[in-house]
Amino acid sequence: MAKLFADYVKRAKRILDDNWAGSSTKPSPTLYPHQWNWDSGFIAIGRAHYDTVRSIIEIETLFDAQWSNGMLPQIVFNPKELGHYFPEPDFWQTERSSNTPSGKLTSGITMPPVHAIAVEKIHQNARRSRDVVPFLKRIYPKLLALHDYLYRERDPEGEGLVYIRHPWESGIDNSPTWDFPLKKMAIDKASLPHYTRRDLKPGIDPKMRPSDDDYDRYVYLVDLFRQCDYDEFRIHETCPFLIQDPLFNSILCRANVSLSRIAEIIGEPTEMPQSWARKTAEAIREKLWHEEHGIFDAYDLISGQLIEVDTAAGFMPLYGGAASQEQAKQLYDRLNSCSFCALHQGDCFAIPNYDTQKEGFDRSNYWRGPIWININWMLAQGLRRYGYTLKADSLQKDLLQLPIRFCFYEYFDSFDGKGYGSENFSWTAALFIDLVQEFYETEKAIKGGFHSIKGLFAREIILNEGTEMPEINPENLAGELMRTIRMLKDGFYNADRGLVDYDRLRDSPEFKRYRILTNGLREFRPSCLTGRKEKLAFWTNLYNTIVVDGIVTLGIRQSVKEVPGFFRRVKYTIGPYLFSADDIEHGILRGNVRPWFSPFRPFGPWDKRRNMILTPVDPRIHFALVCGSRSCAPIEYYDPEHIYDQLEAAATSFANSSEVLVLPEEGKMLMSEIFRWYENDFGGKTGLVDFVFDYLVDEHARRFIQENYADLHIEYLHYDWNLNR
Ligand code: 2M8
Repeated sequence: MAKLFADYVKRAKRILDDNWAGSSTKPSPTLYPHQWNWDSGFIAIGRAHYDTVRSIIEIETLFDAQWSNGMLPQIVFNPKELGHYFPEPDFWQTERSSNTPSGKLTSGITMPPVHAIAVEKIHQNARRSRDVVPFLKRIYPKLLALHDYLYRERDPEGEGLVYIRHPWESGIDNSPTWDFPLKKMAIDKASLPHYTRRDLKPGIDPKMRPSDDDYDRYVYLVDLFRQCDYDEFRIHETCPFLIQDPLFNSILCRANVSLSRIAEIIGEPTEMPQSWARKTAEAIREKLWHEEHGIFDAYDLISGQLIEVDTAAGFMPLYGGAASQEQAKQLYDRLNSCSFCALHQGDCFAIPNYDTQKEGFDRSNYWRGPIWININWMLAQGLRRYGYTLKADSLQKDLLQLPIRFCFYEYFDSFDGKGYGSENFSWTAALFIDLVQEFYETEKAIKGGFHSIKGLFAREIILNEGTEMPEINPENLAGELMRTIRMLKDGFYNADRGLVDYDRLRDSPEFKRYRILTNGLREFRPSCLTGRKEKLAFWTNLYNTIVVDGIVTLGIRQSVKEVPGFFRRVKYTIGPYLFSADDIEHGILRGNVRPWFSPFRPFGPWDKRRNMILTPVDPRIHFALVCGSRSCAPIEYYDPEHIYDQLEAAATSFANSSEVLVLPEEGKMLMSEIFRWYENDFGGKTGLVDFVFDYLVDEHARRFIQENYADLHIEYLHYDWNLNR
């Protein structure tokens, strides 16, 4: 079977080929006909997976145009393409500077320094990494010169934070963050040099681009740089736009780490990049943090204050590794809210560039709201770095969906995902390739059934054989056990992250208490449980906790797969019977049906445990049963009184998560393997589709299902068995 997304990877590669201009790649075939600084970094990252040669050429071409002071220009103009973009070399007049490289046409500003990161990726992904070492040796001094320029010329106070001096340097041109500093620049429009915009091409809605007023201010700044002959000192003295931006500085911080790794590979000293990384991280943490807003903001050096405008750039210190753990937590709360598209929200994709709840938010205008793949790509890595795995996984799957469903556009509508700006956009294609590659790698790591033959014959592991018994009447045991499970949930489970802090839990008094209570299960009679809701909650909570107990007791580090037959082998003695996790799931909660991996039903015809079977099966339990893995439901405590509402919430959340991808443009639905394994619990394939349909929020997806109901094509996503640690 062809690999999932293979056609789209082919399409992405074709886009990069078509945009290849001989020694570098155009960001897009129409709007941006030259070579752009950070675009080339992202493009090289994508190409690095299949074409090391071109990814190296891409980077080297860019650095061939590096200025002698170390500045890496925002644009390297292709002489054959002149006349289609504004501003071009005639407007920049960079020949006024003594630093410009001879024979190259460039602009006179820079962009976020992603290049060391790209170079490291090229090395990592090369078929034979040692072949790439000569390239690393050639490029390293140039990368170092770039970072040195930034710290030397753009951080005159030696704070560890570099400033940008033009919105174009941020890469997020008309971000609402720049509104205030741009507006307060006193400019005389009548004396601006004459210019004609070239970005308002047919098919591009002017409402989705920066305004004319923005452009006047962009031009004013370029004119000022020309008048200063691009002398950094003179610019610093006169420029009304000097800003320390969290996006630029976070990328620099992250790039310093790559730079130090490159230095290590080629035997150069690593101290300088490492100390830059430390210093910048600390400065971001201290100076750019907005405590009340729980996000990082840009700092305006002219007015001497934070610009209190919260955009996706404010989350970038997660990517840079600059945020403290406490800041990361607050960032996550802000990010995972309806302001920036919460996990399982269902009616949005990925992270928009601006807070959707703010007045100036615009779902389709360039950097004032839409979703950008590069920003989200970095944020997904940042979230993963800080342990927000569930959100990172879901974000990456959302990012795969966008180009598949809406084509390889420059940016995407914040809510319905529609593509805007230039089609066949290079970094969208390149980063899509990188995301698919990561998707394949995760799939490879997790592929293969968990229920191995070895596991079928391995010995059972009874977890409640301790000698210490709880001082509690057996009839009160269930209530006390549930209370303790709830305490474990409150203290050690993080529903936001979908994670369990196994290490802390292991040594906690709450877990010790839980273990003692489980010893009491040996004298417990499940027949004293009354009512379906109480039974459902008891067995669901017990299942979830036996899994946690097994993971802790057996010292599992990476995946429950480390213990063959884990779910069959971990057991509690309850009254006179033994119950494995499988017995609870397939025997009691699933009505004693034969699981897909076994030839037998859990309870045979004479098994007394049959009396405890719960029928009819409520398929929503599949979103409540936790299996200690990343693909399963986030761990919860189920309360008998509210369990139906909780199950409803769990099902809604799962159906609108990245475990269900509806791809109308590809004519298919991708779903978690859970749905394949337990198809019958949902009433076969039709029942399954009905079930998901009832919970889905996205109108587009619902319409697709309705229209293709009769012969809907479903594929299943591999289950991620990595521990939800
Ligand atoms: C956009 O910026 C250029 C100016 O650099 C423009 O608007 O003409 C931004 O999206 C920027 O981040 C990007 O690098 C560039 C080329 O894709 O286009």
